[in-house]
Amino acid sequence: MSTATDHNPTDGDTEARSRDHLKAQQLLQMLADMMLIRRFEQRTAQSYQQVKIGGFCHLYTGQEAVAVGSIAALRDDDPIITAYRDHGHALARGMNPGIAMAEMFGRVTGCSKGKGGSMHMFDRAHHMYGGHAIVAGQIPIGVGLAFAIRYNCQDKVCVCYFGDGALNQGAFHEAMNLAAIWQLPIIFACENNLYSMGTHIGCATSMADNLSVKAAAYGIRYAECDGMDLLDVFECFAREVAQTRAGKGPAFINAETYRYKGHSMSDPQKYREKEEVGQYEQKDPIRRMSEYLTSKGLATQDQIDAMDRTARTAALEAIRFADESPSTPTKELYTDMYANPYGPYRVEQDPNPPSIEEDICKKPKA
Ligand SMILES: Cc1ncc(C[n+]2csc(CCOP(=O)(O)OP(=O)(O)O)c2C)c(N)n1
Ligand SMILES: [Mg+2]
Repeated sequence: MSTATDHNPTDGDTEARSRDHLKAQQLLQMLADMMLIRRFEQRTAQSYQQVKIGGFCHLYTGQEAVAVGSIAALRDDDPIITAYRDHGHALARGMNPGIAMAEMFGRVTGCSKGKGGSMHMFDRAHHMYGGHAIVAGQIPIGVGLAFAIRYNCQDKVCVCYFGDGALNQGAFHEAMNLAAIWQLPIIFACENNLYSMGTHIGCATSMADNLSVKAAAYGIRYAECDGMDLLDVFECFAREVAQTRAGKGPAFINAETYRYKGHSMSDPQKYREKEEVGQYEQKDPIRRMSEYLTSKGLATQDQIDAMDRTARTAALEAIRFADESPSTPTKELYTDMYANPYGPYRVEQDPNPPSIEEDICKKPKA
């Protein structure tokens, strides 16, 4: 689904091309990507309520423009890495929606054979390195991906996404410091949706109304964009990615956005007023982009409605694929953990590891 090769913003000089230079087809593709994420997550929420999905599940609804706009500004092989609110990034990067849904359903056809669930979308073929559950845990790994780019003399840029809550973790600061002193090709993309679970950024984060100081502390370039506006996100990332690719070091982007749903599926949302959610829904990125396209004569309402129907069908098809896929066998619990398939504590390579039931039976009862 990634549209990066269609509108590579880094052709020629380091300046991003303005929105007027984007072809209608490219804009429509970005809108279609956002619609798919929205419809996919509606089915995700429904499936969670039907207990088809277990574990934690965090919806990206409202934030779609950040993943879609930023990924559209990348080349297909630029690595990305994110936190646990990761469905949007996976789909925008091109993961098959059926595979993403199967992962959440605990099916063997999922991207991590159903062993990771919602928080661990991983797609090496599309250069998507997770899906990480520990707040800020992915940021040093993102710096590692950027170091690998430098070490291998590659012409790539890593985008590392994280929430505003990650700003207060030590890992963020250590990673920023290393990226700065080594001038690594990485964009630190803060998806600032104002909340860390139920805590407003103003209550938990110093200098919350001027995050540029977080970048300035490390001598890193700072930029900000309206994360509810697809084109603003695209232009901001295209500009910063181009500079980083040209050797000008890392950048920190503050993408101001909002999640419409609770922190996770079990959040009564007592920490915010319904009116606040309503105000942000007025700025909905999908509606804004649809209106932009119709007002410019680049699409008709009928075309946009048809695109939405396509997104709904794709989401339903993802459910069907996940439903019909086999559950992950328990013996899979022993695989994919270590380079040595059975871990560092078993020397022999057992081609038929015991089932978990057999192992449990061998243990004396407490
Ligand atoms: C190190 C660590 N501490 C606490 C948690 C529990 N926790 C899960 S999500 C979250 C809030 C993070 O908020 P933010 O980074 O803004 O991301 P958002 O949920 O808004 O996308 C916390 C504290 C965790 N997963 N990891
Ligand atoms: Mg947040």
